[in-house]
Amino acid sequence: MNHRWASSVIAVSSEYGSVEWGAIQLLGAPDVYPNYGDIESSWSPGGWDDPDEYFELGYTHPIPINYIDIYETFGPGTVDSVYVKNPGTGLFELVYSATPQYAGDTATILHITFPMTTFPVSEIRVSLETAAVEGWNDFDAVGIGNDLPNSYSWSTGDTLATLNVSTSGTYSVSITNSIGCTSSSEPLEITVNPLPVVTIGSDMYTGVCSSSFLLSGGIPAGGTYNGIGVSNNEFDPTIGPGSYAIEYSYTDSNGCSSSASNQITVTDAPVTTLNSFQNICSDAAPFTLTGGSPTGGTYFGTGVSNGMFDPSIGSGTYQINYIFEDSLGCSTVADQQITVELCLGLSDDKLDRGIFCYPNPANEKVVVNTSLVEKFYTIEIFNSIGSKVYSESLQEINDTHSLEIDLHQFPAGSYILRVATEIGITNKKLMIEK
Ligand SMILES: [Ca+2]
Ligand SMILES: [Ca+2]
Repeated sequence: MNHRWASSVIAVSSEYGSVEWGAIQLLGAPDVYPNYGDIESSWSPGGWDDPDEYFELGYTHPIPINYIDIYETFGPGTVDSVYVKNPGTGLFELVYSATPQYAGDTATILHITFPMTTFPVSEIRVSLETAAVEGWNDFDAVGIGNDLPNSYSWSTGDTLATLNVSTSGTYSVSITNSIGCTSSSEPLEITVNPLPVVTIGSDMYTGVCSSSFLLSGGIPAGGTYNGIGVSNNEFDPTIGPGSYAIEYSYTDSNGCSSSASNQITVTDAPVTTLNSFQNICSDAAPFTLTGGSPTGGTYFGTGVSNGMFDPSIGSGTYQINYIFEDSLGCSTVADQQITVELCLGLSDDKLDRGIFCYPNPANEKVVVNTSLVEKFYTIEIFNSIGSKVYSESLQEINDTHSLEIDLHQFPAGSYILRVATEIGITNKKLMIEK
């Protein structure tokens, strides 16, 4: 691109002043634009609406041109024709004409384009119709030129403005503009560095329950990890089950970057279940708990020890828990209820009728009386939740065939008195009142 600003005033129809608003204010680059107003660094004709105003400007280093820019910084819109002088004929040739009219209250560049002149231009003429736009009409500067591109010749033989190189070497370029002027660059030494070799290591596996962890394994160290679920080089498995691409990027001291990637697979938490339990008698033997899935987990809860449940805990409903942990450290728990019942055995009708306890309700003591047997194997008392609160073994029967039990430490309530004898077992409901 080749651009010129006016270097001399050849002729002017009139001027408001010899310096301020004088024709010399048209020379050089714009110094008012983009400001707008009746400003002294622009040329103004002597009157605001006089007829036949014009100016002629000279340019050094003439070149063929295909555009003219007229900077109008007050009352724009008055240009009616523009000419360029042909040095071969000495005549002005018309390159633009228009009907002058109001063009707004803003600084304006009238950009005129036309076919490239066949001759270098050193002189132009602009004529105005100042009466077409009310008030003063000021001009800041006038540029001329052509938009032919420069041509480039690289030492590689390439001809574009930009050269991308991928091998080390010495490079230079010669640039020739539209009028044949050539300038060459100094030789430029360029070293092309190899890309760093970057690795990340093998794929990884984790579970959704795992904590965030710092990613590692990228070589050379000092790079950064990126990907879904990654923040500050940490991976957070709570993003959920799935496979996630992890990229490790490393930039060496030359600013050369490479990357490598692998995958992290996040496994969902295990599905743990526990089968329901049947009710069990409180006098049953401790038993090994089963029914948890997947196998290999652990049972825990009240009455549970070493994978066994002991019904002697007494009647009631208890929660049995089963926890399973997978190989990635994720664990889940399933639970079921187990009900322990007070199973006091079958009563013998004859025995039942032959054994009495009185008074009932009782207060401080109760007497167990029998006429049928010589010996009680055991006498036991269970409270309302099935816990054994009293036990006496191998009680010899006295002369009155009765046994007295001290009740003063038992709170009021409903109890079961179980009597095991040489001929069987019977259960008596015993009320204690205080
Ligand atoms: Ca005017
Ligand atoms: Ca000016």
